[in-house]
Amino acid sequence: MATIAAAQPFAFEFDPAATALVVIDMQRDFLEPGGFGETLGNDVSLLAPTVPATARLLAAARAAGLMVVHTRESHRPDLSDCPPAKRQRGKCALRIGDAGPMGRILVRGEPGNDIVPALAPLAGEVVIDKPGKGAFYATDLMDRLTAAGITHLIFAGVTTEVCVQTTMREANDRGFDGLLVEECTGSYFPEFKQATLEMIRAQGAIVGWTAGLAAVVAALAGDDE
Ligand code: C5J
Repeated sequence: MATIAAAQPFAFEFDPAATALVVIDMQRDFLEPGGFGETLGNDVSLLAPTVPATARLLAAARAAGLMVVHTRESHRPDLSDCPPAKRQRGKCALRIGDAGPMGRILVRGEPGNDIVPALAPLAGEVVIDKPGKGAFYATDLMDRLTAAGITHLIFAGVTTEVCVQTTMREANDRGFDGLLVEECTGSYFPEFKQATLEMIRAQGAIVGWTAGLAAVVAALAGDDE
């Protein structure tokens, strides 16, 4: 067993063999100019610090032998899995499916839909394409985790209060213990990130735990803090 003693609201104990790292939507569409995040009116540079932090977490998780899962928010080219309400929402210059500088916005297979190069999945890692905000909705993620005997999840990714929080709540309702790594998640609204961290760990970990990157990396290396 490994322990992150500095986790909030209390120590997070996990068996690395039964724990997966889930990296949510670290895609060019959210992190680079010209993608979905920017067309919604956001300053994507606010998310940049999450990339080197998540690279460090990924390296530690891989070294510890954790199952690694990457997700991508994406739609089929014919948009048959994109509800009209989702496409029409917001005052966007470009909508889902429209052609942008990195290809069609939020469409599978387009350059902008890729995971950023610094965090590219390795062969054998699970990549989940998800049409919703939560990674369990309309995907086989639950089956993949169950088949691998996973009970605990360590989360990173963007954006904190949308796809990360939605997925953590879905996971919590399905019986997983989940921990969000603070430096490895980001929002276009820093105050929303802070509020989400607090609401996750409130009421005795009602949704899950949070912890700083150094403490998580140390625990993954076998140096319990
Ligand atoms: C958003 C996401 N923010 N990955 N998606 O629309 O959080």
